[in-house]
Amino acid sequence: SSTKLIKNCPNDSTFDLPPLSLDADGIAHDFKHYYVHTFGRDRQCLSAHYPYQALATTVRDRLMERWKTTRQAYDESGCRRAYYLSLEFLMGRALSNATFNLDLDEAVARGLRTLGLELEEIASTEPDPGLGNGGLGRLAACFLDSCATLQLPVRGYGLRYEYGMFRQVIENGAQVEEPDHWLREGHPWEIERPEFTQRIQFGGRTETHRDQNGRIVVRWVDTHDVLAIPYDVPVPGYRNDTVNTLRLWKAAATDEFDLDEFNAGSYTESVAQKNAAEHITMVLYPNDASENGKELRLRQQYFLASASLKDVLRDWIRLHGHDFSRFAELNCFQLNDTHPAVSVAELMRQLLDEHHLEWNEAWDITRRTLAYTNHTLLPEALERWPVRLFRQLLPRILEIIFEINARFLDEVALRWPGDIDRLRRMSLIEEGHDPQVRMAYLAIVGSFSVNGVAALHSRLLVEGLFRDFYELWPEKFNNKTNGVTPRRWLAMCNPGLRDLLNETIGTGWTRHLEQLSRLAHYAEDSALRARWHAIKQANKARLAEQIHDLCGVDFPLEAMFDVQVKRIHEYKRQLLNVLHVIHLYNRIKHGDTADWTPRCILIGGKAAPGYFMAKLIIKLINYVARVVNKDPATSGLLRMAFVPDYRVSLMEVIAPGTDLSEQISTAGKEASGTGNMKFMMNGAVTIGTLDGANIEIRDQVGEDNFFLFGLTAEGVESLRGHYDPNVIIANDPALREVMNLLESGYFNQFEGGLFDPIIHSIRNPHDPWMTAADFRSYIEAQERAALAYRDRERWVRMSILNTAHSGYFSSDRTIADYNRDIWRLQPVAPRPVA
Ligand code: 4GP
Repeated sequence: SSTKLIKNCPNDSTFDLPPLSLDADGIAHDFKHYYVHTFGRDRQCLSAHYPYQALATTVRDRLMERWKTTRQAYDESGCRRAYYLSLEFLMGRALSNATFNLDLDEAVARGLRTLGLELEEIASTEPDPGLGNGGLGRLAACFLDSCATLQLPVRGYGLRYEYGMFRQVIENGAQVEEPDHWLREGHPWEIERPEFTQRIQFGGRTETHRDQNGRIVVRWVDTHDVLAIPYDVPVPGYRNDTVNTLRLWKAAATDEFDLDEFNAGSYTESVAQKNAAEHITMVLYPNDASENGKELRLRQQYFLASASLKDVLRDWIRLHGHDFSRFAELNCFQLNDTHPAVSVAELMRQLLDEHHLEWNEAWDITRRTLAYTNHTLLPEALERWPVRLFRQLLPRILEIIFEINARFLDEVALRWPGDIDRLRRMSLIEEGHDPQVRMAYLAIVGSFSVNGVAALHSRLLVEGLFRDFYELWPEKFNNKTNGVTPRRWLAMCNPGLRDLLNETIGTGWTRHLEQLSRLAHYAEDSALRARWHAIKQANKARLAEQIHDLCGVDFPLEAMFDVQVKRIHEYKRQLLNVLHVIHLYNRIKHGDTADWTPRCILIGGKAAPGYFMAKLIIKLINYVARVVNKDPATSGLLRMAFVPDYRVSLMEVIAPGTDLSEQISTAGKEASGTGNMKFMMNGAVTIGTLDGANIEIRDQVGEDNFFLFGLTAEGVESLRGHYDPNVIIANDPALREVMNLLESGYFNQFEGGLFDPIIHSIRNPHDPWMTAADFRSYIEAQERAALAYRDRERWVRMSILNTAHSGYFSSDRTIADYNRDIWRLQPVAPRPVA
C-alpha cells in the first residue's frame, strides 16, 4: 500500500522548509517534542531507550535536510557516480558520529543539560549495528565516511540483516554465541523507501524464442520472486553539508500468493513459503576471511547484486531514458571482495534480457563499469560455488557465465595457442566431479580494475593467485593501501589527544591527516611529552575501568598495555601472543624479574562459530589468564584478560588506551590489517611482522619506532617443506619450558588433554603459521619493547612519532587513490543549508 500513488501530489512549497536550528535551545525544544509528543513518555519512564530515540530523531532531522540537498546536487550536476557493493558494512554507532560531523556536540550537550540529561550517557546506550565481521566490513564503513567528507558521489549498497554479528559471551573460558537482534527496538537512522522496491528472481528455468525482428530472446520464467525493499541510512560528511547514502536491502515476500497451492487448499504452506523469502536477509554469515558454502549465502549475494544493479539502472532510465551509450562513462561499481561478484553476470543479464542490448555492447559496458577489490590470500576464503547450485538457483545467470567463459577462453587460446594447461587454470569453471564457478576469476574477467589492499598483498596477488591473469592484463592490476577514518578513530574516540593536537598543530588534520607530520618535531619538546603522557594515562584509566567491569581484572596504569584485538584466526597468531605470556609467567616463577616491565596483556576477538581451533585458542587465553591473574607471584608484574564481544564501540575505548599494538600474523597472510592503523594514530607503538600494511607503517614511522620480528613472506615460503618445529623447540630453552608447561596440563588441571590440538599444531612440521619459527625473534622484540617502555621519555617520543607519521593511513588518502585511478569522480558540493 505504501507504493500506491496518489492523484494530487504535494506541490513544491510543501518541501520548502526553513533550516532547523543548530543551537542548544532549538535542540532541547525538538528533543522535548519527540520525547513527549512522538514517543509519549512521561515522568514514569526511566528507560534509557527513549531519550536516545528522541535525541536520534532530533539529530536525524538535521541530517535529513542536508541529505535532500546532496541528492539534488548530484542529480542536477549529472555527475559520474560510484557504488560500493558490499555484503558487510560495520558502521558502528551513528549518533555520536552524526553530532560530531555536524559539529553539534556542544549545542546538544548544552541543550540536554538544561533538561537534566547527559549526552555521553545517552550516546552510550546505542546498540552497535554489527552488520559486518571484521576488517572488510569496517573498511567499507570508513570508506563511506571518507567519500562523504571528500564530497564524492558514492552510494553504498548492502543488506539489512535482521540479526547482525553474534554477541560473544564467555562461559567457563569458552565462547558462546548469542543472537544479536539489533533491530528489535527500531533503528532511527534508517528511512524505508518502499517506492523503490525491486523484484528479484530465483529458480525457474529459461526459455529461448525469437522476437518479431528475428532476434533471439531469452526469458527466465517460472521463478520464485522475492521483493527487495530499500532502507536508506544517511552518511554525513565531516562538517561540509554533504550527506551520502547507504542503501540496505531487506527481503520480503511478494504480495501474490502461489495460486496453485492456494487452490489446493494449502493456504498455510503457501504463507510459510512467503516466510522463506524473508530469510534471505535474516542473518549475517559470521565467517571472516573464510568460506561460506551455503545456498542461502549465494542467495544473499545475488539478492544484493540484482537489487542494487536494478536500482542504478532504474535511476539511469529516469535521468537518461533507454540510451545506455554513456552508462559506462557515468557509472562505476566497486565490488568489495568476490561476495558481490555475481554482479558481472547479473549486469549482463539485465542489459541483455531486460534492456535488450546486444552481447558486445552489454559486455563492453560491464567491463568498463566494474572494479574488484581482493581482501585475502587465504585459499579457503576464495569463493567458489557449485555449478549445480547455480543451475538450480540462478539458471539464467549460469548460462551467461558459461558464455562469458567461452568467449574468454577463446581470447586466452588466441594469446597462448595450444596451452591447454593454461586454459584449464584460467577457466571460470573448475572442472571435477562437482564443477565449481570461480568467483574471483569471474570478477577479474568482468572488471577493468583489480586491486589488493596493501603493497605486499597486491604484489603477492600478481605473483601468485592471479599470476595468469596478470600476464594477460597487467594494466588491470593495482594496489590501494587501506586506511581508516581519522574522524571516528582519532578525533571522536580520543578527545584528549584531539584537543592537544588542535592546540599544537591547528585543526586542519581532521581533513588533511598528513598535517600530523607537523607534530614530529614536538617529540623533542618535554612539556608536550608530559601532556602526551598524561593523556595516554587518562585513556588507560578509561580502558582499565572497562576491563575491570567486563573481565573482573585490574590493570595497573603504570604497566605497559599490550593489546591484540581482531578476529581470532590461526594466521593472526593470538597463539604466539599466549606463548609469550606463558614465557613471562615462567620467568616470574623462576624469579627472573630483575628490571621487569609490568605488563597487562589484553586480547579480544570473535571466532567463527564453526572454527574449532579458533575457539580452543579463546579457551587457552582464558585459562592462562586465570592462572596468571590468580598467582600472587604475578602481582604488580603481569596481568592478562580476554575482553568479550569485541566490536567497534569497544575499539573506540581500546585504541586510545593502548601502549603496544600486536600485529603478529605469519608474514604473507594478513592482506593489510586496519586495526594496526587505528592503534598507530592513537600513539601506540607496533610490535609486528613484515606483513600487510605493517610494512608501510614501519616505512612511515621509521625502523627505530617499530618493533620488528619474524620471518619475511619469502622466508616463510622457502622454509615450507623443511620446517621442523620440534628441533626449534628442543634447541630453545625458553620455548621448551613454555611447551613443558602447556604439555604438563598446568593451565588445564581438571581437563586433561584439552589443549592437545593446539600443542600438536605447534609441533606439526606442516603448521602453515610457523608459530615456533618466530617465537625466539618475537620474545626478543618483546624484550626490546619492554626496555623501551621503562625509559618513559623515549617511549613517549616513539608514541608521538607514531601519531605524527600516521597521516598516510587516513581512508581519505585511500579514497583519493581509488578516485584518481579507478572511479574518476568529481566532487560535488551541495548548496549549504543554513
Ligand atoms: C580482511 C583482511 O583479512 C585484512 O587484512 C584487511 O585489512 C581487511 O580485509 C580490509 O581490507 N579480510 C576480510 C575478509 O575481512 O572477510 O576477507
